Amino acid sequence: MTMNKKIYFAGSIRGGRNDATLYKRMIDYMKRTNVVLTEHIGKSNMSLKAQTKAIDTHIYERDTGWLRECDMVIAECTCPSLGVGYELGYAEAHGIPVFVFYNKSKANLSAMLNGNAHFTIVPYEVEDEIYIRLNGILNQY
Ligand code: 6IA
Repeated sequence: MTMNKKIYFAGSIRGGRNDATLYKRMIDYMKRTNVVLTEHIGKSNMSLKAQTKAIDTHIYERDTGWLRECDMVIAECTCPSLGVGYELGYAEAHGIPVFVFYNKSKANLSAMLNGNAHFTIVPYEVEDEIYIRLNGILNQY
């Protein structure tokens, strides 16, 4: 098992927190053997309100720095998020491998993700499938 990969996990924040507990379970799973740079995305008490411009500038600079240094991006895209979509394009532009998970019975994935040959799209129906696929991805890289 490959250990200690630097993983950028991307999940919706201001796009909606319906799947926040799922994000936490995915993060906890990956953290058993790897480093998740964006652990805060699974926190239940995350503030959704608009912050000051200065705080958002800090978030943008820190997150794009992490995107440039990570080994791969794992995104949960069932809940659409402008920020996640931006991050995926940013990772692609920097040659970072991107894996996009989404629940195919709940979401209709954007053609801009589904049609992108750089992205590995992982549709799932039940949560158990996520961990099987994550395991394969983490072993392969
Ligand atoms: O458009 P969204 O907010 O849904 O975008 C979510 C994505 O952008 C996530 O994958 C994060 O990597 C990034 N992102 C958006 N907001 C934050 C954030 N806010 N902190 C870290 N990353 C973020 C926290 C606000 C804080 C002052 C409590």
